Amino acid sequence: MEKELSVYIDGKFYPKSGAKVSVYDHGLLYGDGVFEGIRAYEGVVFKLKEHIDRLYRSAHTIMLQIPLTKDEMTKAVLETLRKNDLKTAYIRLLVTRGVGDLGLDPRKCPKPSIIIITEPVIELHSGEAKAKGVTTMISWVKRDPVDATSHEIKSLNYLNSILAKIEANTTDVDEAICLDKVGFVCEGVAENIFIVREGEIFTPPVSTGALPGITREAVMELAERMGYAATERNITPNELFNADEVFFTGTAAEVTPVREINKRKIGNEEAGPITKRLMQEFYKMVKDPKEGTLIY
Ligand code: PXG
Repeated sequence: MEKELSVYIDGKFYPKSGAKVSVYDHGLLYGDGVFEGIRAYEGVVFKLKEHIDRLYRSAHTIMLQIPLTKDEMTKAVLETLRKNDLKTAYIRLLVTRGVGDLGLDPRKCPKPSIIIITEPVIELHSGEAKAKGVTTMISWVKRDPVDATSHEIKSLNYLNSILAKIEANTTDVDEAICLDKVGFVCEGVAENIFIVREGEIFTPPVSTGALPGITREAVMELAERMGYAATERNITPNELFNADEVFFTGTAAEVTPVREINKRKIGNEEAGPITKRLMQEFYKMVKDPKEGTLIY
């Protein structure tokens, strides 16, 4: 029989089937907490430092005092991977507000909880979707703005994205795209978005309410290294429909081409040439020990 995976909760390991939190945890009651989705490739945790930094920034904004230093948190993530004998893995790191009462006041939660789940990787999109691109639709659900619960803070409150995902599901497309309140393109439900136009690469700014994605940052750096200009600027739905290439980036999505948006075909309905090159370079980058932290 295969050994059951272990989950880290507040400094201890529990078997997956017995890894539980209190029903009074405000992470459950109110989505009050922060998280990161991280990935390890062949023994390298890609951009672990950047993920830990973003976790602490999200926590700082919501005034959640994480009871570990960044170094201790990094060690806990690596220890969990080693405990589970994983080299290629998906890592979910959560810090919840912890146990409180039935009121939403966070002052009633004296002790935040840290949870680290590690699993073998499951692909978000199939191999075929990766090669040919995914189908998408612009949803009626607008991304929450930066003066509300936008994804600039990576909080446990994901209903905004889940509503958009439901629209994609009900219209039988692979993924949804959210606009900001003004009507500019923002991002996918768990992916940042890019367009390619006449050899130039553009992505919406974080001011649209998009998450400052770590894959987004890495891909912009790769694009620059490969000699393409990659710029943040507002993108209209019309520009999106008429782009030469469109692709998503994200920890789960990696670099995923988009082949259709609200039934409009994008490019030649397969990964465009710049998207393809970025995908190839990205797969090299994620395994580079210089771009992450070694598990062993
Ligand atoms: N936008 C949003 C709203 C996200 O949640 C991204 C962009 C891409 O960011 P990164 O830093 O990953 O390049 C995300 C990422 C999941 C899952 O299980 C979600 C994310 C990452 C990993 C897994 O749905 N969100």
